[in-house]
Amino acid sequence: EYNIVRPKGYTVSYHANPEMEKHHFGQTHPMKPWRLTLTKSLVSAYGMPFAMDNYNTRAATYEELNAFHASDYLDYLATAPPEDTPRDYEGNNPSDPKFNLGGSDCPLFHGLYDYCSMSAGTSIDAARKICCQQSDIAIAWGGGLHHAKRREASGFCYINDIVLGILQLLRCYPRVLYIDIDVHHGDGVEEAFKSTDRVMTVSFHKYQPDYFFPGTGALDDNGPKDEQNPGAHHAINVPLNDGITDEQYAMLFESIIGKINETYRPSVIALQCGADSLAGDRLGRFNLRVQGHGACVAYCKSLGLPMIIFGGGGYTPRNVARAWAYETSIAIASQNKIPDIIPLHAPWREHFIHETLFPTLEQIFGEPRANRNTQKRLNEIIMHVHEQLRFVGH
Ligand code: V1S
Ligand code: CA
Ligand code: ZN
Repeated sequence: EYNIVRPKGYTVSYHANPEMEKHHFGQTHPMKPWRLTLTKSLVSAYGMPFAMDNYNTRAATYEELNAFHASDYLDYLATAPPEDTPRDYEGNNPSDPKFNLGGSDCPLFHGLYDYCSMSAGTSIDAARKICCQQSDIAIAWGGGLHHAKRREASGFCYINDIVLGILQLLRCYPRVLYIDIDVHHGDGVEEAFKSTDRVMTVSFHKYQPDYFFPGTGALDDNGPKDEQNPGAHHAINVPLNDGITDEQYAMLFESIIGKINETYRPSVIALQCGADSLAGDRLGRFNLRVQGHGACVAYCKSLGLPMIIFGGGGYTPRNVARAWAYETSIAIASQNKIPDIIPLHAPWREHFIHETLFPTLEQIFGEPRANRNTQKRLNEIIMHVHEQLRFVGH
């Protein structure tokens, strides 16, 4: 019997809005909000709610969304009629798409504005708990929508809850380190803070311009090239190829984040934990196991800074739930030995093929994806990042 206990003098808070999970992007769309239900049910089956402060969050207000997003965009988002006709992958965009809304990636579905404001409310509430020091780690799995721009939807993201959360953190902390382990480039967050040295953004992602979304985030994209701009050198990008393994990822992550922690000296961490970097993801290309993904959370926690953890991508729902449940347990107790066998009383247990938290790569696909990351290339990446960091500091 697994008994996770509330750590003494340490508070983890879990922020969720159960209404969010009821929304649908459409039959064929890879984003499935019910992965949040699956996550919550695993977290509960392991007894984790007893060891955290649990909050049912409210929807963010128009004024709160307006702290980043333009009014004309928000007005359209709130009033655009849902498209009822299902659309296919090939696009089939309306003839006059406004703000990139409508079409296959960012469909206008029923209840869209509510869904977006709930996701944002979750992240803003989590950030406020970190600000007032009522939590050491605040978790918002319903957030992490890193592609949304000030007045444009992009890649399944309409409202950038991360930017809104970081804006809250900036009210009470001098420097925020944003880390993004989603398989896609965190372009929206990078762009939002490109002109400030109070936020450093770091994204690890699959990079293949023209072939992999969104196509940005090259190694030498380090923010504005103008040295007068305080944001210069404060964007770090780690472009990767297919098939990266737990061992390679951990080596890169610890080397890069460790060095950034020494040079930039952040006061708080905002970690986007997109689970599409896991092996077997419907859209992703990496070979990370639940353990390797979780090791990033454990490493960030070991730095001893307050931290907000967001969700993000993740398109094989049972694996998303595994990773986020495991990472919730790491937030509570990093030394934990969470049992691999999913508790017998877990609802949806039959969804978890093999009924374990840590399936092997073979159990996930039989034959894992070929690894296209050479040690030589990974060393070049580390060298480049270390050189960028020479320009950073106080
Ligand atoms: N990769 C991928 C992918 N798959 C889809 C998709 C598939 C089926 C559908 F019914 C609807 C959409 N879209 C994409 C990507 C967007 C990926 C977004 C990732 C989001 C995140 O995990 O980082 C954070 C939540 N879109 C594209 O590749 C764009 C196109 C370039 C190809 C598809 N056509 C329709 C539009 C242009
Ligand atoms: Ca990323
Ligand atoms: Zn993604």
